[in-house]
Amino acid sequence: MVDDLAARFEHTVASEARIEPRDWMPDGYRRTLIRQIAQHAHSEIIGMQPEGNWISRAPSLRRKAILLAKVQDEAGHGLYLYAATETLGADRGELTEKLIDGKQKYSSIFNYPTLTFADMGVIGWLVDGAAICNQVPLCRTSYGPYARAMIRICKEESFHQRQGYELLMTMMRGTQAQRDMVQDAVDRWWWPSLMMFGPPDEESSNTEQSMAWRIKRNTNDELRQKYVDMSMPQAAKLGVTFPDPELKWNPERGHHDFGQPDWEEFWQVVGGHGPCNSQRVAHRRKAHEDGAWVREAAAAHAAKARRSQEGVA
Ligand code: BYC
Repeated sequence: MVDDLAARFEHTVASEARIEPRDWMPDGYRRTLIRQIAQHAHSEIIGMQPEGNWISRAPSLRRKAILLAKVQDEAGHGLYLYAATETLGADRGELTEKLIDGKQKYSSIFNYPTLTFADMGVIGWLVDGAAICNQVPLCRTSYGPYARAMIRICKEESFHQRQGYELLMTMMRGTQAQRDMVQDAVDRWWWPSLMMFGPPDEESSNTEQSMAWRIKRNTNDELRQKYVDMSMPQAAKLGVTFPDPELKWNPERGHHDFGQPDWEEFWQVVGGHGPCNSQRVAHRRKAHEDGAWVREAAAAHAAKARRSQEGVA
């Protein structure tokens, strides 16, 4: 029986059809998806903090409205993704507990500080750009609810990236001080943005199995290369440079060569020792605790509605 189910699962994955919540799936497939989708959901929610930091200090009403909308979109992405984990049997409350207890990860990128308003543009351009590069292939991931969530998320991420690039273009047309601010932000975010794709393939513990299950559609290094190739002409048009002396076009490979990020720093940040890890998690913990009364009120309201539906006053 299990052999039949396993064969059907393998066939569905191999034929590029989608696995749906009702379908049988191996425990490891379910566990991997919950791990990856939860980490992704946590990243969206924690990712609201570095930008939220600038909402009250945006330089105009227009920029404030754009930033507010972007941060709200990120809350929405978190919700779609937590909902996708629920279709796998995960409990959203438990996932949040794991995040604030440091038992589940979120993207390393959000453990760096946002020092100037140019960081809002660079996060949009480079961080959302890396997110798009990583997430567009996930629209073809083998698990249906995750793939469908990613389609909507990617559409919104494209707007996020464009607003960032437009913000930077505006600053580059401004004063020398503004141009310097943009270059400084690019210098600080370039290497962390390369780390978003995960460790090099030979150190990536999950890639091989996740590729076999078609959860991941490309390896970490493939996507990193694509991102570098995509970003170079955009940087030239903007008039900024990346802080990597090894970065240059390689006509034989048809790709840019580039240097390696500081992987020791990456593992430190992933392990909880980055510049802002404790601040980010403490902030999320406080928000969760402050929101306890809302969850209790919603649960009491739902129970009351259920009772009145059942005719028990
Ligand atoms: N940061 O075997 P590997 C966004 C962990 S949201 C922290 O290659 P995998 C945005 C990895 O979890 C950005 N940890 O892992 C939001 C694993 O540890 P565990 C988030 C990382 O899963 C708001 C270990 O290192 N995007 O862009 O095959 C505003 C070994 O790695 C990182 C997603 O989550 C990292 N950077 O591949 C703006 C996308 N990299 O779990 C923007 C979906 C690796 O075994 N996720 N680790 O203990 C993915 O595509 C994959 O999970 C990854 C990693 C490519 C990230």
